[in-house]
Amino acid sequence: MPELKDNPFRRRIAEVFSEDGEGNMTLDDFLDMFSVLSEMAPKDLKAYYAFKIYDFNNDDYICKLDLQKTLNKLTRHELTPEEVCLVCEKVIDETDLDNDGKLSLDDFQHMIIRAPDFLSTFHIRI
Ligand SMILES: [Ca+2]
Ligand SMILES: [Ca+2]
Repeated sequence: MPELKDNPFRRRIAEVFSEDGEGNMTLDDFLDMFSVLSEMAPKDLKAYYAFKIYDFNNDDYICKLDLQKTLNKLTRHELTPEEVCLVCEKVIDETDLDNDGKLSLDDFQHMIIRAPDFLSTFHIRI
């Protein structure tokens, strides 16, 4: 799948969609992944999986560290650590609706509504 080859999240995507959580995908997992990544998939569903993919330590919140990892992957390490830090703080500042310093799925979905481009990494044309 050439589109996924270039996706900086490919390893993480495989982990999230695989039943064993380690990236070993069965055919069913693979088909699930395709249906979420396709352009026809509902935004809510995409947002849900995007959240899971960005939640690197699987604690159901996106904290600053998760965001830093996400950003580094999205920008392919083109930003300096200071810039990454700044952007993460800004994102949390603007999207953390209940002010607990991390993003829940709710916070995240609000962010997606405001910044739909954020999901563009999850578009795969098939
Ligand atoms: Ca997390
Ligand atoms: Ca929050």
